[in-house]
Amino acid sequence: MKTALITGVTGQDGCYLAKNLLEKGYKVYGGVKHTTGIQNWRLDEMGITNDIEYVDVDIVDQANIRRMIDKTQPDEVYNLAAQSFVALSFEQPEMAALIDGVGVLRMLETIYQVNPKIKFYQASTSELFGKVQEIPQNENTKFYPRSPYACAKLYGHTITINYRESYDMFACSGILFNHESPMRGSEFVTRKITKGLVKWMKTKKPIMLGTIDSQRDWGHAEDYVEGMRLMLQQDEPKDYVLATGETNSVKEFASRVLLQLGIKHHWIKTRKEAQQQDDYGNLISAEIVIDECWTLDNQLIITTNEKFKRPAEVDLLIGDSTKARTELGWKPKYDLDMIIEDMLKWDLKRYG
Ligand code: NAP
Ligand code: F7E
Repeated sequence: MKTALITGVTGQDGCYLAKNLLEKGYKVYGGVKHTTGIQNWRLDEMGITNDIEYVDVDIVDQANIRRMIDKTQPDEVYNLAAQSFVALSFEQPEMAALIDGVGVLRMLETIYQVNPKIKFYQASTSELFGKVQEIPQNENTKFYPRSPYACAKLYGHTITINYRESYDMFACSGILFNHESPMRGSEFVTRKITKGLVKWMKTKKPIMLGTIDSQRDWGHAEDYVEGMRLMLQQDEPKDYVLATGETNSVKEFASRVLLQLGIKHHWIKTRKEAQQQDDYGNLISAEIVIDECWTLDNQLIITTNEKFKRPAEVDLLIGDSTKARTELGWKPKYDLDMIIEDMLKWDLKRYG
């Protein structure tokens, strides 16, 4: 029986990966920030809360990591722990650097000291491509991070490669494009939309979004955790892109959700004068564009607001996962409509 340790087991990917590994017969240790009476809605909803052995882990605390690796003696470590919300990283940039950057170094260094034979997976991200230098993006595309989150993840990505090359460790990075699921946190746009629109059907309270023209390559978390596992079963440690190869805008995502809910709608753009601060703090009048989505009988469903826009945006992501498909035999099972169907099924059960 193989033993795996998953940091961030209470997150979206953590719960899908735990389920995947348990089904493959692994003993799974789940790293959580504190374990007193673990209560996690995701693990509960997936029905696996009692199948995991929990250990305290905060990946910014080296002594804690050391104790946890000593205690669990894993064959494989999946480092999923992160401050993963890009918008929050602009508000808490040092936390992003500590958890998403230095935290990775601390994990690697501890593994190197305790047992360099432990296989290590690092959760890298398509956010590394940021202001994209090539379309589609693959493992050789130049990085151009656009947020404190992405800058910290770039350190995590390159230090993983550095430990692999310096100490011959089996350390891989999966450069994963956005992946969603019914277990996605409701601060992320896809779940904000599915949950928000299901609630709208009852309350008619419009949901407020930011930049709806952003385009993302959205897959399903269930498919992507299988890719993570496969990376650690290869003869050689390598980095792989996981992506569907299709991109859609936030607006298109919302329209498809509305379509599945049977809500006929149309989008309009309105222009409005608003007071904004210039670079010197002076109030100036500026024109802002508001996107709105209405039902055919004039009920407002979605509107946009500057407060959900980011200081720097990633406009377009679309991945080329040929390497993973060829070398790992990995292929996503879900397309976007199936992802939406799955998310709506759960949100209708929860809030419908
Ligand atoms: P998530 O739902 O936000 O889960 C993150 C997990 O990390 C949570 O369990 C969180 O615990 C934990 N965590 C946060 N700070 C920690 C710390 N200092 N020490 C230990 N644990 C900590 O994220 P996800 O969507 O599952 O993503 C998993 C990983 O993949 C992350 O590293 C993310 O950056 C990366 N990634 C995600 C995507 C995506 O589209 N989902 C794409 C590419 C890469 P609390 O909830 O208790 O804070
Ligand atoms: O935003 C736009 C937003 O927060 C997607 C993380 O898992 O994937 C995720 O990062 C897009 C952005 O995900 C709202 O500006 C519009 O352009 O769902 P998101 P993300 O930033 O792409 C990558 C791969 C990761 O690694 C991250 O950990 O949607 N958007 N309106 C909005 N986004 C949010 N959250 N909320 C809005 O109201």
